[in-house]
Amino acid sequence: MTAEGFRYAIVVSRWNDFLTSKLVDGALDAFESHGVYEDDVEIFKVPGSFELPLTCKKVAESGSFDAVIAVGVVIRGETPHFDYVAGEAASGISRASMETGVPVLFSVITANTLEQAINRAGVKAGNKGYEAAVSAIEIVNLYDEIGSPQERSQKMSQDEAVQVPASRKEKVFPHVV
Ligand code: INI
Repeated sequence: MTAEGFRYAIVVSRWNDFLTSKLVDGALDAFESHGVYEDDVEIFKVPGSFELPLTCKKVAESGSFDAVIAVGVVIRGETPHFDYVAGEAASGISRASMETGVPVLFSVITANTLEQAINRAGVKAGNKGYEAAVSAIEIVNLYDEIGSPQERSQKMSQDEAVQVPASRKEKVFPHVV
């Protein structure tokens, strides 16, 4: 798995900045240890997690990035505000990904307490930003391997020159009877 040659965006909420900055640090740490160049990562800041979906969509639509990571922290308070913000962030981020075809990774901590949120914004394995960046690298590699239908047909015509041995052509899948 390589992270080189791909570009990543991080869209981060300023709300609960003392924790979202830890998630960004975790993501950058993961990128660095997988060989991503600093120039290949761009960070965009938004006021709160509610603003993540549309911003992620716009960033994805720019065509400049192979994956986008949405970073936020929503902590349950005494009001139903949490449910609206967390719910809209989750469904909106998913929609941004589906509508643009660009993977948008979910690094939004939704926690009942501050303590829970702090634990999930910890160092490396316990840092949801780190985990999201590793997932972003994995998914861009997977989509690169799958390719677009156009890329696949180009590859198939190149492969036509390669002769498949008769024994391989006749081989049936063992589970098909
Ligand atoms: N935004 C967050 O990212 N986390 C929160 O915990 C939060 N709370 O609790 O209110 C929050 N609210 C702001 C919201 O995301 C919007 O920025 C605001 O409503 C303006 O649209």
